[in-house]
Amino acid sequence: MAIIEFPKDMKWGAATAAYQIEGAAFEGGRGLSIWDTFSHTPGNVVNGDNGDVACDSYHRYEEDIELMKELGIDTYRFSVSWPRIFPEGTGEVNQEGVQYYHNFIDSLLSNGIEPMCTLYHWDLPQALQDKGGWENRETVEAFADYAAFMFKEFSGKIKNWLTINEPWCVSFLSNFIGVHAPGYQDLQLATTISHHLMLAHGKAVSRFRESGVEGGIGYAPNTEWNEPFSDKQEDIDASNRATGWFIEWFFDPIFKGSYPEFMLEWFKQKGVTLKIEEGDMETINQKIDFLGINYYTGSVARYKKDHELFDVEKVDIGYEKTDIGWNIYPEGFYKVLCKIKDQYGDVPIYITENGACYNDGVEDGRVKDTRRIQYLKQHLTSLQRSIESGVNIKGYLTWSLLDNFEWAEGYDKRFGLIHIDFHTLKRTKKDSYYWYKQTVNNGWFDMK
Ligand code: JJW
Repeated sequence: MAIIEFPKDMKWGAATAAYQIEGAAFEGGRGLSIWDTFSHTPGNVVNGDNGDVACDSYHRYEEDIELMKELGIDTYRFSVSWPRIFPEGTGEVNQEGVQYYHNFIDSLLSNGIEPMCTLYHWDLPQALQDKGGWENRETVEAFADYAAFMFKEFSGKIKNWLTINEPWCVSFLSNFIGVHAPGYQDLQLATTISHHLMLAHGKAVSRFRESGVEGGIGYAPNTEWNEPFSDKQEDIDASNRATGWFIEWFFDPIFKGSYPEFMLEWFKQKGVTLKIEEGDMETINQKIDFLGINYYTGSVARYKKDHELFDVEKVDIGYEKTDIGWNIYPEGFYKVLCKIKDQYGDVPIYITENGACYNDGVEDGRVKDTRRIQYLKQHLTSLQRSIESGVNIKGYLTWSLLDNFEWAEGYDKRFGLIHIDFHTLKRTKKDSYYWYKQTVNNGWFDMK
């Protein structure tokens, strides 16, 4: 027996995002987003999958909320589809979209589940992309206006807000590596966008403070850990750059008001310039009420000249992997959290995503996803250690409540506690659902 116990006041939850679960892509007055365009372009998504129907949660949210209620979670993290609220990105409000989120949120609240709302989880209105998307500073203003509208409209119902989910994915994965929408491969573009996302976050925080609305606001960067392959300084520096691309690059501007020198120099070497206008850093460098941390994986990294962006090579030393090919590295979760506390201080943290891809199917009405339970146990053990080391953890939200549209990987990659049959849309509780239910209810589990 080895009991891993959590503070009584820690919030437990699960997370999803609009484009990954809602479906109803062409209903309710919704405008198009870059993910409609991207997923409908052949070659971008495995099997040609798209989010047209997804889990159909737009129509089935009552059933989803019943499942959440039985699960016993305190908090549900969801995202709002910007083009459901502003089909053109700015201007005319789509009242049908606003009403949909009122109905949904009211239902959460009447079931005793606290909503945590992400404003930007990747579905940029296509109308704004047509004018340059996140490269255009007008998109930053449009985001701030959309955010301000949401704060006022849902004041009193939503207490915790997240501005941008995974800015690394929105900038570099989507505009340099090119595997997510809009799918460009341009380092200068991606870096400019990373700055504009920070700015969009900062402007939304300003608007939140101006609104006087009660509650808290933060953002949800994705983190990963890179362990140096050896004690050689070049390996240590290389792994610091690999991690710095996720952590320092997206945390320093907010917490310190500047970009990290060691990363700036590297970008300069690659011919990239950062166009910072007067006042930008002040806008970005504002107090946030909490951090959302997404963590899935870590690697071992070493120096390799002219390899990838930062002269760094990931070394496969044989860690077990989940079904999406990501290393299982729970120690990295602990290290990321301690690094954040060391470098940025005692900020309250919600784990806004952590979970595993395992594609187990339904057999005789049951999904035996033992490996997901094991992954969750390992990562929750790291989390508990971080709490004992003084990291200010307020909550843990697993990714994901439901199997859903896993972006460029389509429906083949399953992260849910609940299995979805994407033909019939039938929901089946996995073994991990029952395990999580017990853990949430007890506030502890037995590691064994
Ligand atoms: C990196 C692939 C080449 C989501 C990546 C691909 C190619 C070097 C999961 N988090 O569905 C990261 N997710 O919507 C948000 N996070 O590189 C939520 N990060 O690399 C989940 C995908 C991801 C990635 C996927």
